[in-house]
Amino acid sequence: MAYEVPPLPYDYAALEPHIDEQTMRLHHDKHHQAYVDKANGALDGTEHDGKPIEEVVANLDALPGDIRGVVRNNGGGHLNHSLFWTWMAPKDKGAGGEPSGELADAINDAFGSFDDFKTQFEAAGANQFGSGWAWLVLDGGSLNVTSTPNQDNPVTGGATPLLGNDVWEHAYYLKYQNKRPDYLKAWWNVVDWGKVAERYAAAQ
Ligand code: MN3
Repeated sequence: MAYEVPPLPYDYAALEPHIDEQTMRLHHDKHHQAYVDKANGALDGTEHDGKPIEEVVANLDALPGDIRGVVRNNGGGHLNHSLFWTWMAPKDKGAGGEPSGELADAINDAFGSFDDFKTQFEAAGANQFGSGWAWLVLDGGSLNVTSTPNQDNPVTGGATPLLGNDVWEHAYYLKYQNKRPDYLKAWWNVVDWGKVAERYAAAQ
C-alpha cells in the first residue's frame, strides 16, 4: 500500500493570519506530495513497502543501503508533515493558548514554566542551521527540547515526538521572509495543545 498525503484537517486559509493560505497550499499539496512520491518510489517492491511510516523511520538501519538515504529524507518528510498538520488548528478549534492538565505539569517540571519552554523551543528552531525541525520530545521518560536537520525525526533516535515545528524556509518564507524567529513566535497561535496532550498520554 503506497503512502498518500493525508487531507488537511482544516481549510488552507484556516491558520491565517499566522500561516498564510498560499504557504499552506504549496506546503501540503506540493512539498508533502513530493516526499510521498519519492518515499513510495524507493520502497516499492521491497519488504518494507506498506509498513507504517513511523515504523520505517524508526528502523532506518533495517533498510537496504541503496535506499536508506532516500527514505530517511522522504519517508522522514512524509512522517514529519503528517504529524505537523495535526499539531496545528484554527483558533475556533481551540488552538493557541497553553497546555493544561498533566502535560502542563510535565512542561512546568521539565522547563520551569510554559514561557521558559517556549523560549527553549524557539531557540532550538532559530539555531537549527539550514533546514530542519524543532521538537518537544519524550525521551526515556523525560521531556526535552531538541532539533534535527533536514527531515530527520526523533523517533530514529528512540525518542517520541510530541510536538514539532518545521523551520524549512518553505514553511515560512512567503510571509516571514528571513525572519524565522518571528515565524516561530507566531506559530504558537496555531498549536493544538489538545493533540499534543493526546500524544503525551499515549507515549507514557
Ligand atoms: Mn515542510
